[in-house]
Amino acid sequence: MDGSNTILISNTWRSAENGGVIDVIAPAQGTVLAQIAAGGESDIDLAVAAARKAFEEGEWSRLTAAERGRLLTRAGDLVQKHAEELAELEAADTGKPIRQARADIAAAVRYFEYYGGAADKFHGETLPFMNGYLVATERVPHGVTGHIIPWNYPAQMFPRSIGPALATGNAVVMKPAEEACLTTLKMAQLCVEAGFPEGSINIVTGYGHEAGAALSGHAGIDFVSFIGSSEVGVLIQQAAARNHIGCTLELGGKSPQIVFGDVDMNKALPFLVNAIVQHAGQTCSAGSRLLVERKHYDEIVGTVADRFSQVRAGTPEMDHDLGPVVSRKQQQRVLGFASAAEAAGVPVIAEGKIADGVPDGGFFVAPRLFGPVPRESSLANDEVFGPYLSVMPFEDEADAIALANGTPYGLVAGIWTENGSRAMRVGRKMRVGQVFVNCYGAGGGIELPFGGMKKSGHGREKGYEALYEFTAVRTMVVKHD
Ligand code: TXE
Repeated sequence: MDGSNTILISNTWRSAENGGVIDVIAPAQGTVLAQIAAGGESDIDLAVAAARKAFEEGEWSRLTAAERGRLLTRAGDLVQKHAEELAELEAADTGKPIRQARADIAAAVRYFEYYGGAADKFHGETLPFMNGYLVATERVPHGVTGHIIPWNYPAQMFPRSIGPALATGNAVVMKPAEEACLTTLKMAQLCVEAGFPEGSINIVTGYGHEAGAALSGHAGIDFVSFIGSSEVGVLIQQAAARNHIGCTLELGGKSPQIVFGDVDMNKALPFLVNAIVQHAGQTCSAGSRLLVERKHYDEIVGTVADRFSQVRAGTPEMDHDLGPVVSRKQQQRVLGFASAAEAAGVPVIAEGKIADGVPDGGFFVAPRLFGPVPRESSLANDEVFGPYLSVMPFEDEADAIALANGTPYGLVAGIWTENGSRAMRVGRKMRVGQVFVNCYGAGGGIELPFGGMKKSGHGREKGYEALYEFTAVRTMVVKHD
């Protein structure tokens, strides 16, 4: 892939209008893996116009829901057929262990299947009204939807973001992340091969402040779906407000794992560690705070520390527990949290290792367990997006709830206890979009609604719920008497 062929408009791959390119760096080596086009305002103009045409009058506008669903299903079959090639590309581009990349491709296939199957099963209702009337609601597509996704899960994010939009009949324009988007581009090509008509799926690669800002602020889009940082989320919502359109924002998190003294540590341990180790902590739903009942603090934290010190970071091919972080910038950002914690005297309880033999230029960060972390500190409240787990003791149930809800974020919470009533009580107090009891999953699964409260954003992705976001209700009132 080079910068001449990463913008997709009306089913044709092209370069940026201004000829600009961006180097895509392999995180495990720190070397150039590919180049993508640095698209800008004029490329976004063309993409939005192509999508508009497809939505208003193109072949796409004439397809039935079942036909749209069939295209998504067919695209999923092609992704499955190219699964290993895609997994290798995802691993090289994001740096994650090949096993995790394979799981990501399997999830991508499921998104295509799920929204392919849902397309002709999503419908409005009839409503009781005055005598002599028939009233029905229709769920109609917004029109042209803009999609901006990050670099941590490009293979999953592509079908997760556009799947429900396409299933419901929108035409889409996507701006993937400049740091990692190679599988997104490959999957878009598979969508073309599956038969998606001209203009139904358009992709513009480029920088966020150029292509991303041009897309989110474009007067020709009808809705915008954003996954990324809380800071940029504010800009997206402001741009959407100026155009009087809606948006969904899936932003960061500082998700707590609340561990009560009666936890079954045999069950909990792999989840507690994986929740922060998975993709080097670069997961919006990373379980980055470990809240432990004080009476059992030493014993529980000791068990986690033992496991944590065995964690290994390596290249995708080494297939250890985690890979590098995505970029030099991200590495410096994460290490900055460690330096600040050290300066503030926060103890390091345990540290994982970077495997021997990793390339010198790779962006590796040794996983760390910090604690006890002061409640007011940055490490306790800010999203690190790296493999750092902050441990904090709590006194009782009420304290656990206050501590868990005590950050600006509200994405996911995990609760570990063998007391079912307590799990329900605490779970229902969580100001988050997903609660896991005696388990923990990064975002759950493709079927489960996912999204945040507070600084973690609003709107829901995944599952059936996402279909509602990409449609508006039109009420038809017919008087027949
Ligand atoms: O995010 P950005 P970055 C968090 C995480 C991470 C931090 C910074 O804490 O450390 O954000 O990461 C596009 N208008 N998350 O800088 O900038 C950008 O090109 C329109 C959590 O990578 O938000 C990319 O496609 N678009 C998060 C996407 O936004 C803009 C995942 C995300 O990039 C833009 C990623 C602009 N002005 C980071 N500026 C999660 N929820 O999982 C950038 N973009």
